[in-house]
This record gives sequence, C-alpha cells and structure tokens, in this order.
Amino acid sequence: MITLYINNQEVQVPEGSTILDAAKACNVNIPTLCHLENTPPKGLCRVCVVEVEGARAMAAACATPAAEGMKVKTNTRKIRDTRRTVVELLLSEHDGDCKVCDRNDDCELQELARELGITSIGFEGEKAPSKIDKSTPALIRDDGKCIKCRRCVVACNETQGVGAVFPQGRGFTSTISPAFDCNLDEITCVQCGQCAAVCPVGAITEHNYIENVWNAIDDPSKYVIVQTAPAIRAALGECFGYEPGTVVTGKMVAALKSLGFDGVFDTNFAADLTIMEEGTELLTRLKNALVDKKDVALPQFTSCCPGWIKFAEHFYPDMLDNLSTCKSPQQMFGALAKTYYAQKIGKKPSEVVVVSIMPCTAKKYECYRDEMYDSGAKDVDYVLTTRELSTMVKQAGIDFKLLKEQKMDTPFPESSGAADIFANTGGVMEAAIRTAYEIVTGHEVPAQQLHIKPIMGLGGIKEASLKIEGTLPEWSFLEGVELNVMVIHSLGNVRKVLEEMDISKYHFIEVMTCPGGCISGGGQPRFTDDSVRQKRIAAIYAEDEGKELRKSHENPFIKQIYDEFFEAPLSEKSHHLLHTQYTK
Ligand code: HC1
Ligand code: SF4
Repeated sequence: MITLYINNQEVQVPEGSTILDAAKACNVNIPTLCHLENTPPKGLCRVCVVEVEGARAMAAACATPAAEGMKVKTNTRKIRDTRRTVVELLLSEHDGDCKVCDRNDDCELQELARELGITSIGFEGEKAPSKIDKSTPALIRDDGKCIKCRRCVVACNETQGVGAVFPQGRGFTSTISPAFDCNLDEITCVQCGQCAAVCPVGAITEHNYIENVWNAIDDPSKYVIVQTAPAIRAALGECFGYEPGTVVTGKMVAALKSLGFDGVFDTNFAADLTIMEEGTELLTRLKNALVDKKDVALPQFTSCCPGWIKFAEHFYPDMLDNLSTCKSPQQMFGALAKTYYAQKIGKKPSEVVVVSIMPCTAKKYECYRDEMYDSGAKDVDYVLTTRELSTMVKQAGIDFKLLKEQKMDTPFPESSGAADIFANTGGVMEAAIRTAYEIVTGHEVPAQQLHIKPIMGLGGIKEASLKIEGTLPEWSFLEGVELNVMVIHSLGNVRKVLEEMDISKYHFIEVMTCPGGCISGGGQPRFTDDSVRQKRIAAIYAEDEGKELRKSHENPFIKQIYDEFFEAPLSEKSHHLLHTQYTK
C-alpha cells in the first residue's frame, strides 16, 4: 500500500493507483471530463489538474501515479483558475446552446461551469464544425457539441470492441466520428448507445421520440399502450432523486397512467414467454443433436439483445444459426399486443399503438427491423429510453415522489422473478435453467437453490456446469449430461470469447451487449459506474427473491395464454409471432 496526503488528509491506496483514485478513496471530488473507470488514464481534458508539493508543473490527477509520501492539493486558487481557463476554452469552441440542448441540466460541462462560477467566456474561439447525424433510429450525433474527451472512443473500441467512432483530422476541424465522414447507419455501429451513456455533453444522445408518443396519446382514434422493460424499475427513480437501486415499479405504473396511456403492461410478462419458447428451443436442439444425431447449431445463443444481434450480423455472420430464433421480449410483447390483446379489446392492429420504455437505444433500432411486422402492422411503434420517460413525466408536471403506487393492467398483470432478472447479466440464463431443469426432471427446485452463483455478478465472462440427474423418461437422453453454460456481457468480451476460445463444449451462451446487462443500457440515467450497476443488480435480485412466483412456467397468465392462443411453445402460431430467423 502507498500512503499519501490529499489536502492534508492521510490516505492509503494500493500500488498502481493514481492521484484521482486516492482522492476518491478519501471522498475528495476532483472533476474530470474524460476519465472512465476501469480504463487506462487519458489525461486529455486537463480539468483534473492538481498541485503536487515539490513538482514544477501541475499534474493531471487521472494520469499521475500516487507515490509514497506525496502531498497533493486539489483546490487551491491556482487550480481553480486553471480549471476555469480550461473550461472556458472548451466552452469557447463548443457549438451548443444549453437552453435547447437535450443535455440541459444533465450535462457535465454545464455543471462544471456552474461549479467554477463561470458567468462569461473570456475567449472568442473558432467553433468546431457542426454536422448532425440523425441516420439511425437510435442515436443523434452532433460534432459541434463534441469536446473531444474520447470517452465514446473508449466505450466503443475497448468496452464494445466495435470501433465505430474515433478521432479524425487535426486542430479545430478534428472530429470524433465514423471514418470517411460516414453516418452511423453506414457503418458497423450496433446502436448500443454506450457512447451516449458516457458522453459528458450533448454530442451523442438518444434519438428522441417523445413528440411522436404525445401525438399518439392525443389522437382519439388510437389506443395507446405501453410496456416497461425489466431494468427500468431499478433505475427510473434516479431521475427523481432516489438512490440508485430503489425499485419504483408502482410509481412508474402510476406515472404512465397519468401520462394518458390506455394500458400499462410489463415486458416482464413477455420475458416469461421468452423463457417458455427459448427453453423449449434449447431442449429441442439438444434432442436433435443427441438423439436424432442431426447437424444442429450448438451452442445456442440468447437473442433478446438487439445490439448483440447486429454485432453478430456484422462481425460473426457464420454464427447466426446459433442464435435462438426467439424474438426479444420487447418484440414478442408487440406482436402479442397487436393480435391477442387487440382481438380481446375489439381493435385492429393498426388502431393500437405500442410504446416501449427501454433502458436501451438499440431497442429503438430493433423495432424498425423488417422481421418485426408479424402482427400485420409495426409490432412496436415507438421506443423511449428511461431518460425520455423521465422527461415526459417532468413535462407533464407530475410529482413522481408523491404518486400512489399502482399495478400493471390485465390480461398480463403478473410476471415471475425469473423475468425480473432478465435485467442483469446472468439473469436470462438463470431464468432459463430454472424452467428447463423442472421440465426435464419434474422436480421442484427449492427457493434457496435457485441462484446459480458462478454466473452472478459483474465478471465479464462467467461459466457454470450443471449435472442433470433424475430426468423424466422422455428426457432420459439428458441423464448424467453436464450442461455447460456461459454468460458474457460487453461486446468486447464477446469478441474475446469468439476469437480466442473453443466454445464447442458449451450448450447455451447468454450475451448482453452492455456492461452488467440492461441495468446499464445506453438509455439509463447517467452516470453509471460499477457501484451504481451493483446497486441496480442487487435491487433486481431482491425483487426476484421477494416474489412468490419465481419461475416463468409457474406464471398462471402464461399458462392461460398458451391455453387460449398459442397452444404450446414452438407451435405454428408461436413460430409466426414469437420467432424469427436472422440470415447473412
Ligand atoms: Fe432488456 Fe429484454 S432484458 S433486452 O436488457 O430480454 O432493453 O430491461 O427489455 O426485450 O424482457 C432491454 C431490459 C428488455 C427485451 C426483456
Ligand atoms: Fe459504438 Fe455503440 Fe456508440 Fe455505435 S452506439 S458508436 S457501437 S458505442
């Protein structure tokens, strides 16, 4: 350990720590606009300058190693003046108007200018060129607002292994953008929005559909329903001052009803449906491979994450047969809403508008895919992020904290704990195993044994082996089989697995594009670091553990929908509405 002094406060940190780490360890805030945790320091923005006793020049705290006996000052007049100059220079070339910016009141640059007491800008700078790219349904990029901090470059290249954006050109005309001045829809961008999640300003934001949704709500000829993804409930509260990891399901439902939606439903119901379909698909693939000796694509990969689907299409098209044919829960819900539910309420698919609240920007892209019109109309009409929902609530003047909790509407009022845990890495796999194990053995898994510890938590590549014993006669081909499963999150880790590992021994692999899974999707409240991720994940597991229904196949409304509509998993009707095939 190293002992050093920050503002005369003694602090101990492990070897290899930076001054920024040491300050954090003793709760001293040093501002930074470029640093991202778990990534190498960049020292680009120079906002984190500090004075180190005996050093000739000020040091960037994010890039300076902590040393034994070091004496650091983080808030002298010289430091404040320097930071003010740095921020004024950034503002002088920033082509943004806070009043009309999507990030107004949620902008790190604006916040820093306020903290530093900047009331005028002492420099007349050349403005960076403003090119606005609205080419994708997921994201909007504005070069003019970019402060070249390169957080998005790190998120896209290192975390996601995509490499869609990087520095181009030099001087004032330099940009952080796709190569050859392309738009995002012309390159391999998977529209995950991790760039937008880490952008400190309004240079990359979600493509906003709030006005479209208000218009639909105001249109008397439309019946507008909304579904909420598993991860929203553990994060939305942050937009209204709650601590990360506060579950606000009941208030969220009440807010959506106040906004004027005709029906408020849970994507979690469709997550339970996904488990019925995807679990049955896995067992069918295993039977075809082990009993009928057919040439079957194994391991089966989960398919609920649209960023992952797009990544596979761009980079690993030979793996597409390995993807489950299940649509994502979002899209299953849309297809169900415009058929089964529309029939129940006597409406045509075209009269029903389906809005999704998702933690994810790629979901905006997913609903426009050609495969997603199986109801006879666009199955999901508009996708709003958690952040956009909070904006709508604020626009409507609703005091979120004062709302009385309400329940989701029928005919999909309940979902299982297995559906809750879709929100975090490892959850889809655990949910699938809960159901598959009981189908195959007929034995109930006791509540204390439902979690599969090796695939929980923030590890990027996790695995487990589960020995199947005591099968029912029809599943005897699985007796004694070790079911090998893997769970991966962040596409950079997926690339590592697919490039460097032999995956032939695995039967089922879960992939989630974003770090930690949907709980830190590109549309969640900013700023998400590992401590926030852990709190949201803990909240989701607590939801699951607090439920009586913890397995998808036990959900009585799932049983009802198979009785009334689909007949059985993988039936002809379910193939038509709930499944699709991705082709090269
Ligand atoms: Fe997700 Fe999913 S879990 S992909 O992370 O399978 O976005 O929350 O809605 O569709 O259910 C996202 C979350 C979400 C789908 C489900
Ligand atoms: Fe890269 Fe994802 Fe941003 Fe596209 S959306 S530029 S893939 S981080």
